[in-house]
Order: sequence, then structure tokens, then C-alpha cells
Amino acid sequence: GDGYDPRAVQDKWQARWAELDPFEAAEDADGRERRYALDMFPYPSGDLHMGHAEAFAIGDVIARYWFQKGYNVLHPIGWDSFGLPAENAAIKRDSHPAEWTYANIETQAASFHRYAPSFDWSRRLHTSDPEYYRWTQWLFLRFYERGLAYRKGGQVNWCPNDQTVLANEQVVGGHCERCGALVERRVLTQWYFKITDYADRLLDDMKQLEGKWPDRVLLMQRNWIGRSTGADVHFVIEGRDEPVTVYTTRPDTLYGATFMVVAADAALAEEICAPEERAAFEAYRDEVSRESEIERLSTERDKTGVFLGRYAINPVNGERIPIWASDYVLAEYGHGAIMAVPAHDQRDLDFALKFGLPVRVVVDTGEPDPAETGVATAGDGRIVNSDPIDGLAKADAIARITEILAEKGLGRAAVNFRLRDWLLSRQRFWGCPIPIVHCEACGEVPVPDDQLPVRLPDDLRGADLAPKGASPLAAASGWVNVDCPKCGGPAKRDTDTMDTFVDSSWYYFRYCSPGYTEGPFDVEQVRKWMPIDQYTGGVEHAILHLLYSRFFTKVLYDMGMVDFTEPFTRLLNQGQVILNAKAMSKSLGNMVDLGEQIDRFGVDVVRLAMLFSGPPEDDIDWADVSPHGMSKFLSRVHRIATEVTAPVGADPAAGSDELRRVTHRTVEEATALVEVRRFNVAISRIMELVNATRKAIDGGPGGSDPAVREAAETMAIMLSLFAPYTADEAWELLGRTAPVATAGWPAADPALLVQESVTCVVQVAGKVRDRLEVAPGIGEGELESLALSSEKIKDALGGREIRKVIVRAPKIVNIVPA
Ligand code: ANZ
Ligand code: ZN
Repeated sequence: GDGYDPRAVQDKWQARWAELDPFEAAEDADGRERRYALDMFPYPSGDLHMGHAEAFAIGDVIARYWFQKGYNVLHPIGWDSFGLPAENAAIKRDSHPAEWTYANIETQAASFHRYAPSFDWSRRLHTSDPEYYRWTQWLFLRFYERGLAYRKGGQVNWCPNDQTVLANEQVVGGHCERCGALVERRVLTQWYFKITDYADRLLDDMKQLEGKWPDRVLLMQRNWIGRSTGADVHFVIEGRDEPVTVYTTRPDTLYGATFMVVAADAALAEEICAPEERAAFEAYRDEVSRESEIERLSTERDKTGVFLGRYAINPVNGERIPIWASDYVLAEYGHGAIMAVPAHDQRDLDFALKFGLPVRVVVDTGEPDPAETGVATAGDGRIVNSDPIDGLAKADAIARITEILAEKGLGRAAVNFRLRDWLLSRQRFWGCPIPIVHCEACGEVPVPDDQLPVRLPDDLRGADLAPKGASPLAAASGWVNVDCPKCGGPAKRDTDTMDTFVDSSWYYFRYCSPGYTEGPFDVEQVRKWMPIDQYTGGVEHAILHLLYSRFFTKVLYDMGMVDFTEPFTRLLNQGQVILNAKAMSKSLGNMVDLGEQIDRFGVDVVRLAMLFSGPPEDDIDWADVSPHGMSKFLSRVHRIATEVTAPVGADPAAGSDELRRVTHRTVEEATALVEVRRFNVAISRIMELVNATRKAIDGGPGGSDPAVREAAETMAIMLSLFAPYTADEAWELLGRTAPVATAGWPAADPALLVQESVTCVVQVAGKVRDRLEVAPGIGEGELESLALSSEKIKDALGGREIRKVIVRAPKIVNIVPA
């Protein structure tokens, strides 16, 4: 363009900012209000990509806006640097995972410096640093002391490729979330966090987040926790002392239960199976053990199952019903056994029709017989065939039958959650070691706080880390064998490492006092900075990371370490950057390279193109953005800055009123738009101001008009949120001292926001007697007194009394004399 080279400007300012460091948060309370802007910290896999560029541009607009507003802003950065890819890279390259990890961190840090988010670099942290994971271990021990970290044996998801256990959340459609391998089930003893103890609070505290978090995220959290209410009902089993309890959300349908189903993989099925059915049962159970939970819950699949040769007694009518085993009942939900009501539950109906079991309608919904249509009737209606509750509607029937069950000791009201405890052990190397020692004499012994961190050994590398089905740490005998901290006898370290979601559940606390050595964070600093005002990141973290962070915060609250229960006051999920309506991926070969885009167009153009393409929540199709258009716009701003000749400090009130009105209206509107995160529209307002300023220079008062300077300075400050390099260059050209980033957000002068006056017609007895110039927003009372004090009106009234005054502000006043 015309003398504007965005890349040269970028290089110049990047070097200067390195010295200025304008974004360090102030340690001491200096009277300013604080704001905490957090971006989800990156995983160091290679260099930054387009997705990072978008997320961090959005988070940066918010932080920079707060800097301009004069707040004391905390806007930190760090790395989520434990995890499998580093380990896989180390195996391939015969190196240590730390080498790959920290090299990538440096690459990303350098790219960030160029991309210029307003980070406080002094607070940088890496979760794989011993100074960080020391405190991850400390927190684990506090959870352990509270009974919130425990070991149990049970069926777990096992990835045969990564040779590690996976949390339920990491199994997507029956496959490993990371590598795509078909997940198997294994019985293993593993560490868990007891997040289920917090299920109610995780649900109820979402009230604090309504309207502040995206609705769909709240919905996903709610569904994941999955609270349902109903009743536990006890069924006596013929030939067994203990009754079997089932959980049902529809106790009103109890009289319609025609069989019972036990999860094929539940211990109960194994126990009660009659000898003559055992062979068939065991064959079936082995089949089921290879199925994923998703497959099992699918309503599309043909139902399968076996009869267990045993009967249960329906507690309310004494009916004898057969007990079956099937895969559609899950061992780990409710009690792992259900009462089947085929008339009103589709899964039960499919099963009944397949195996010739009876179907009995107990709710008359007015729909045709399910036994004939094959469609269960799940809606409300009148209860029938259920003596004590006949005639009642669903809600009343549920209440009444639950009462009856409770009175007779046959059951009670119950609540169930879909949420399970958080499986946190991983049989991999590059993670935070679990600070527990196993002693033959003492059992599980926590590593004392003063012996933390339990460091990862640094002599394992390459092939030592290859998956073997047990943690690679088990092979490091020098590391594993220790003296028991309690009795001094021979003991072994726990060889599992923690799920990396543990590391990311508390990093934002650490940012408040990153060098703190007395605990995970300085309680006073957290009190000062938190909760976080704005959290920005991808919707892929809508469930787990946010749920786990909320859980950690509540535990810290219960420990008295923080005084709030929700860590993230506001949440923004940015859209994806896509290409030609398709997600970018390595496999599709349609990745747009961020570095290359920046080399071609410069950082400001890339940032602006992202932010201008639409609201931050929407996907950006990179095929639709116009870097050239953004480039032209920035060179127009640059040119205006070179053409201002009015001196610094010139009183704008002496300048063009017309341009000043545009400037102040732009400030007013852009501020409101930034507040509601409509950055794209805010940018178009700035573009309009640029147009108006261009016109004022070319065809109006010219560059010496102080109003032109005011407009140019205003656009530079506002532009600093979106295109910081160009903004600083313009600011300097305008004779101001850099950086513009903390120049102060402009305030709109209300007087300049008022539209020019409108003409009000004043009538006496229907005749126009005067015309007044008034403000368009004038109040009725003010307009009436203005009209009555007019000399012309007083003359027209000639001393007559007034019967009525009709005011239609701001256009008409009609005076009716007596
Ligand atoms: C009888 C019944 C009649 C049911 C009816 C539903 C409708 P949510 O809302 O998900 O909690 N159920 C209970 N435990 C189960 C398990 N371990 N595996 C699979 N299904 C199980 O659903 C609770 C309902 O799911 C329960 O209510 C039970 O079926 C089934 F007209 O009991 B219902
Ligand atoms: Zn011991």
C-alpha cells in the first residue's frame, strides 16, 4: 500500500515491547479494581495453530479492554505440559519426554511473543515443573485425607494401543479419545477422586452461572451429572435371604413389572444364576464384557439376554416374575438391576417382545396397546390395574406408592446420578506421580509433605517408556523401592501417574502467586484476584475440565482455602477455525498454517480478520475472510495518523462539531459492543469512524482541525484491542508516547451524543401559535413548562384560564383554554 508495511511495524514494536513489558499485574492493592482474564492454557504439541490464534485473540481483546479501562488486570499464561504425546515422541526419538515438551514450549512462547497477547509473562508456569507438580501432589494428599482420593478394584476402560486406563469421559463411541483404538474392559485396582460426593453441589451451584456461561455448556454439565429422582424398591428373590433392590424413576408403574433384568456383568447375576442356566449365562456374559457402554445403551440394537432360572416377588402384589440377565442394564448405575415394565418403557418392551414375556398396561394414556404396536407409552395418564393407586395421575401416583412402600419397609424415595467417580490413575510415565507408598506392614502410606515433590526419575528414556501394560515407573527399581515413611521397612512407591486433568484443575489458582513456596497458592493473593472474571476457551472442554475445576474449587472451599464456590464467573467458548466449511485437520490435509499467514499478512491483519469475521462464538471459515481488506483498512488508519497536523493537546472543542459527533457516537457504541463481546460490530464502527475522518481531512476542515486529531487518537486507542502493532505505530505518529495499550479508554461526551434539536409545534385552541427548538429526548413536564412560558403563547391566551394541556413530546403541545 501507501508506505504502510505491517510486518516492519510489527518487528519494530515487538522489540520495543520486550523492554516495556506493559502488562505485568500489580502485586499490591493500589486502589484500582482488579480483573482476571484467563485463557485455557495450551498443550505444547508443536507450534501454535489457527485455533490458538482465534482463542487468544478473543481473550486478548477482553484483557486489553480492561487494561485500557484502568483496571489492575491479571492475564497470565502457562503450559499444560504433562501428557501422552510427549511420551510417544520420546519413545520414537529415544529421548526423554521433557526434551520434546520444553522445546515445544519455547517454540510456542516465541510465537506468542510475536502474536502479542497482553500476557503477564512473569507468572508463566508449566505443570510438568517439579515446583508445580509438588503442589499437585500436595493437593492429592489433602483430598486423600478427606476421603476424596481412594483406591478400588473394578472394571475399567483399557486402551490396548496406549496401554493405559481411560476415564469414561475419554471413551468416545467405544473408542479411545486419543488414538481411536477400540476400548476394552479390564478389572484393575485404580485411584479415584470421589467427585460423586459433590454431585448435588455441582448441579445446584450452576444457578450462579446462568446467563453467564453459554446455555449449552450448562446443559452438557447438567446431563453429565444426570440427577434423576424416583424410588428404590426391594424385591424378594426366591431362595435368597437378601432382597434385591432396583432403582426406578417410575414407581407408579410397579404393578406393570412383569420381569426383572440384572446387568449381565454384575456380581449379582453370577451369584443367583441357576446351575442349569450357568453355561448359557457365562457364554453370554463373556460376550457382553467386550461391549462398550455406548453399544450397550444403544436403543437401535436388537435386545439380547439369558434367563437366569430364578424368580423375584413383586412386593406390592406378590406376583412371581422371572429374572433375566441382559447388557442393556448397566452394572454400575443404580443397583445394576431393574424391574422391567414393558408397557411403558421401550427397552423393556423390545426385550419382552423378543423373548415372549408378558406386557401389562398400568397407565391408560389413551394410546393403543403397546403389545400390539410395539411402541411403549411413556406419557402421563390414569393409573389402572394397580389397586391402591388406580385413577391417580402420574405425579400423585408416584408420591402415593412411594409412601406405601416406605410405610411397609419395601422401598423409599431415591435420587440417582449418572456421574461416576473420577478415575485418575494412568499407567504412563509423563504425568504427576501419585505420592503414596505401599508398605507390606502399613499398607497405603502418604508421602509426608516435607518429602514432596516425588520427582519423576530422569534416567528413563526412549524404549524404557514403551507401553507394557504396567506403568513404566514400575521398571525403575531405584525409584520404586523406598523405606516406608511410617515404619522404615521396605516399601514401594505407587507407580501410576495422575490424569493430566488433575494438573489443569487448579493452575489458575497458582497464577495468583506462581512462586509461592508455602502451599499451592497464597490464600491472600487468591482472595485478591479470584474468582476469574472471564474464561475463554474451546467448547471441547465444556464438560470435563470445567467440571473437574468446579469440583476442585468446592473442595478448596471446604478446606477453607478459598471463599467462593465457582471459579469462573463468565465463560466464553470461541468457535472453530475451519476451511471451506470443513474442520481443519492433518488427515484432511487442509490445515492453514498460522506462521505462514502471519509471514504473509502480519499479526494485526490475522487478528483483525479473525475478530471481524463474526461473533466470537461462531466458526470462522478462513476461506471467507479477507486479509487484503483488513490490510487496506489498517493502512488507511496509518495514513490518517500521518496527516494529522493539529498539535498534541489541541482542544477538540475548537474543531469540527460534525466529526466530533461521529467520534463520540463511535466511542459510545463500540464500548457497549465490546462489553457484550460483539467485537466484529465494534470493528465496523471503528471503520465508519475512519471513513468519516478521511472525509473530514479530504473535503472538510483538514488535518489541522483538532477534531481530526481527536478522531485519530480515538481510533488508535480503540484499535489497540484488535490490532496492537498498528495502533502503537499510529499513536507514535500522532506524537504520543508509546505504548497505546494503557492510554486509557476514551469516554463519550454526552453532550455530543445528543441529536440536533427537533421542532415542537405549540397550539392554542387548535391554532399553531409558536414553534420551539427542543432536544429530541425532552421530558413531557419540561416541554409543557417551556411552552407555557413562551411570550407568543401568553399573548395568544390573553389571560384566559387553561382547561387542559396535551403534550406529545417532543413534537406537539396542545393548550385548551377554558
Ligand atoms: C421401571 C420403569 C418404568 C423405568 C418405566 C422407566 C420407565 P434415569 O432417568 O436414567 O435415572 N434403570 C435403572 N437402573 C438401570 C441400570 N443400571 N441400567 C439401565 N437402566 C436402568 O433412568 C432410570 C430408569 O432406567 C429406571 O426406571 C429403570 O427403568 C432404568 F415406565 O424402572 B425404570
Ligand atoms: Zn510401613
